Amino acid sequence: MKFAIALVGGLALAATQAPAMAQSHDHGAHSGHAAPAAANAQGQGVVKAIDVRAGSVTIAHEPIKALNWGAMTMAFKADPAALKGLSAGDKVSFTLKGQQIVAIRKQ
Ligand SMILES: [Cu+2]
Repeated sequence: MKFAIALVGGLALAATQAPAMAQSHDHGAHSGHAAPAAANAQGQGVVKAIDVRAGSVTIAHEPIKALNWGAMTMAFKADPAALKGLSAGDKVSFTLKGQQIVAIRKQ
């Protein structure tokens, strides 16, 4: 009696992708925004909280179609110098590179 054991390769494509990290916000779509790092995108929103020293600003941003983001409130990193003069409640427009704000101004 013979047993032929055929090991069939090629079935190893288990395309399971766990979200890399849980972000502080719960915007599901945003866990996928690693891709557009090269391109800058414009956004608009309202400042909810700001910490100039830490270089952090929380913005209730409107949908950003270029990135496929829906509207949400989230924290962004920014150069502290760019955040000077801003305060909570300000309506702002900003430029993103990845998830970092590289320019921001009051509207
Ligand atoms: Cu967001």
